[in-house]
Amino acid sequence: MGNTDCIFCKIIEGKIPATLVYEDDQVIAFKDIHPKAEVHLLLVPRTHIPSLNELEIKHEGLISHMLLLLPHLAHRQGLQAGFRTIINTGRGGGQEVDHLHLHLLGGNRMPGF
Ligand code: D5M
Repeated sequence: MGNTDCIFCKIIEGKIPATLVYEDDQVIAFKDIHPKAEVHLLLVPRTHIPSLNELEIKHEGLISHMLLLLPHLAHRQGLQAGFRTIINTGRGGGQEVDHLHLHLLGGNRMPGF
């Protein structure tokens, strides 16, 4: 059971819709609702971890799984030329949804920093 106030937990539980592009026993990936580039995915752990600040050593397998998945997801989206990965942490870091997520961006309309 996820965090009842968390929008990404609701997506994981199928309570609100999202356009899923990948899922396995540890993570799901879906399209960002406000895409900042031609391709903009969010890669999200099924476990409710609020942010990188709450990441613990027990999550090392999970976080490496997420990083190792990124090139595969990018290639499946046609991003052979490359992609950008962003992790926002805390309000000061621009984080709006308090469930750890990796942004995967690429293609046209790539934002700058
Ligand atoms: O990014 C949070 C991201 O989550 C932001 O780019 C919008 C996206 N978002 C918010 N709600 C949804 C739903 N329901 N579906 C898909 N995408 C969503 P942050 O790094 O926290 O600023």
